[in-house]
Amino acid sequence: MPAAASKRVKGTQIRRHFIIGNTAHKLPAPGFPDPPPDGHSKGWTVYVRPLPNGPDMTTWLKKVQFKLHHTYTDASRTIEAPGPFEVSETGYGEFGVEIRLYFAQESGEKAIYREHYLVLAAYGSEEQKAKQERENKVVAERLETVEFNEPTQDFYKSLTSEDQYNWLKVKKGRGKGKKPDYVFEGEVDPTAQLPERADAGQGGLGAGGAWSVQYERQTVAQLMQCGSALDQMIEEEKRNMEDRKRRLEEVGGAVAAK
Ligand code: SLL
Repeated sequence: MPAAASKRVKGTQIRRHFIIGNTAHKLPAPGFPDPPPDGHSKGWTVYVRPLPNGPDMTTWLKKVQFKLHHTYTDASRTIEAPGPFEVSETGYGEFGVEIRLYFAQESGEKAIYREHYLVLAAYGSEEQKAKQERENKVVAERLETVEFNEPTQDFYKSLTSEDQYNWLKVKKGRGKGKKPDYVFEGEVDPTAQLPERADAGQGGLGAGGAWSVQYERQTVAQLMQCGSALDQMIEEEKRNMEDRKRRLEEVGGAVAAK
């Protein structure tokens, strides 16, 4: 590798948000073997996906290894770019899928590890459960983030290139002898940031837009609330402790006086 390729862009951090999750259906279901293998009651897909309006993942993600429960033959499944980075299977039980993400070679970054616990049964409020049963579809997703700290120059170049948004473009207005135009289509503008708000359909239980700044803010507010509740509890415990100490001293004094 030429020296310049491994040089790092100092003081720079580039983040990428993405989704790890699974969908699950009671069998029989479209896309899964019918009849299902003996004893298999669920069909599921575990995946690593970009945000709906985010930059192309394959700029940084080159390979994903999903390690399934040892009851599966060929438990280790490797998906190379361009993906889709997903594995579909049938089975009877939930387990933690070990996921290893391999980065673009020019990044010089080591693979990272994540785990996704498969969710096969309906969850949430009674209403949410009823909806999942009715649609025969369970979705369990979470937002993940990778941060590239002082990326190499080559990696920085691809992480900042406009080409990353090409996959969101559709061909339009193809004039005779002219190159086709590519335009963005859809409700949300392409961005590497979390959208301010996301539509209610996105994400598992995240009605109201799971992958959005709004959701991030709500989560932060909740955490702050928990933090101050904890502070209050600590204060109260301190007061109780002082109280106990005083009572002990009183008892001690009374005993010594005897
Ligand atoms: C459970 N701890 O008992 C879990 C184990 C096993 C998952 C889940 C079948 C694989 C196969 C399968 O679903 N394994 O027969 O190919 O709930």
